[in-house]
Amino acid sequence: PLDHPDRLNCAKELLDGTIARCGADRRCVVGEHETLTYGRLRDRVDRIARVLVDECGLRPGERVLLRGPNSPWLAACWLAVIKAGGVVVTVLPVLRAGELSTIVRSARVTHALCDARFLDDLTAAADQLGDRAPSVLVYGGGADSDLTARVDAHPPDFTAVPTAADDACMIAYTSGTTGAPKGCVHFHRDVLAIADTYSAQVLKPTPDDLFVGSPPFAFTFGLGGLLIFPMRAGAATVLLERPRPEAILDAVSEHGASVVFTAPTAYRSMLTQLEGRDLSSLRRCVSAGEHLPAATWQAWYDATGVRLLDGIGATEMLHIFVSASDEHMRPGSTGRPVPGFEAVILDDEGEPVPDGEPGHLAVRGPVGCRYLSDERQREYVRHGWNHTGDTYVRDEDGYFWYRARSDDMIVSAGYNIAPAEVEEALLTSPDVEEAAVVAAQDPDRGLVVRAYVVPRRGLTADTALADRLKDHVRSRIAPYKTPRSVVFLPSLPRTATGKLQRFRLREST
Ligand code: 3SK
Repeated sequence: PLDHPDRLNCAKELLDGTIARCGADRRCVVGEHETLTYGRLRDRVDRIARVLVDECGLRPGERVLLRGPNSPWLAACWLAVIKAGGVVVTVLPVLRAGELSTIVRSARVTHALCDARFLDDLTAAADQLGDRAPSVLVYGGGADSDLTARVDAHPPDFTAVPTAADDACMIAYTSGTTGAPKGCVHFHRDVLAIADTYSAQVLKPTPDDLFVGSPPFAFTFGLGGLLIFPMRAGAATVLLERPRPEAILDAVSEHGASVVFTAPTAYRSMLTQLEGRDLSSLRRCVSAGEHLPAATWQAWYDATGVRLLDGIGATEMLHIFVSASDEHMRPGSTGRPVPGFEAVILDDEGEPVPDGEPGHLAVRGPVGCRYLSDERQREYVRHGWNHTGDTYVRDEDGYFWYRARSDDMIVSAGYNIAPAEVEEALLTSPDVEEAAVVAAQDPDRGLVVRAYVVPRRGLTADTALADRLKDHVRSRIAPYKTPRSVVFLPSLPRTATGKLQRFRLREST
């Protein structure tokens, strides 16, 4: 069991707690323009907290919006708000004014800290919000920025607000591949729970690790993997403002990064750019955010010698709850429940299905879903189980195998077809860069399988290639799963966090 005290401030634990265990002089955050030790980061955090409380009058429980790419400043703001007892609402830097206004209203945001380069849309949102607009402080735009200038006027000492372990400290918005975003409330103890379960027991980082990856802090995959886990372990993290696959590779070959957090698409892209790179520092590569096909796992292993750690998480659950581990790893499988979590496969009535049969994944553990005033809470949490919306099969050895998002399953002529299985078959073809499979209407069969394919660079996208791909799939999986049609695209539609937007492909069928 996780043994957290009733009074807990997770930012204090991550910062002051780690300093007490590992020392203040260890490298903590490596940005594009500066590197901060734990001690220097704490100084900045304490000064920001003083500005927030002494100058802006921030009161415990008030919500503070953070907007900017991953950087040492964003990390410091995140920790400072929480240390001051506030609730962080970190938003994707790509959000526009309308989306920002919706979140400000829904989370009742009173203050905002914004990277100087991302101010325009927030200013436009403030115009829309009128007297409900938050007060904004800007960081990172040189000494003239409000926050940057003000922090220097304060001493670097701030006593953390003694929050309760089950006080809210953050509201994370689901990026949502469709539908309105939902705010997910997480407590101080949840932040430490993901570090002390998934990170400590599956990832097992050491203080010598250097983390790097692509997801922004606004996506909890990135918040955990690039801030919470390294800090809890006394390790360091490279924060990339433009986290392209080649920038991740640069961090490995030039800075000696050892732990990577990113999605399958980025691993596939990195595979095409490995030549001449020294990857000897790499020891852990985490894949989540989307299903990891066995073909990608194998190709990464063959090229780097590192076994990808696949996992499934959710904004509702804060981080990963089923994962591969050193001891339990089968390519193509998401692995087994993370220690501390339970996972079951249920039928439409909520009854467990036998091993080997597909059903809905439901999980429970030390963290869970708490939507911010949203009716959908009743669907997500039923009888204490969090229903993730994914269709999975558990095998007799307790491994979980992804089939589809439950609402993406294709029922064609009475057959259930999981898009992931067809996509995996397509991805084993050397002609395919990316693949997505959806249902298309058909007068005879009701629904048929349609594949959207990004072909390898230099190939001609014609009917000969389409036929070759259909033959390829037919030779690997049951013929009824073969796509009836193949549509070639230059890229697949994705959300800002990189998740495939199948609904956009469905709309175009
Ligand atoms: O969306 C996901 O798959 C995810 C994975 C890890 C942690 C958090 C999230 C939301």
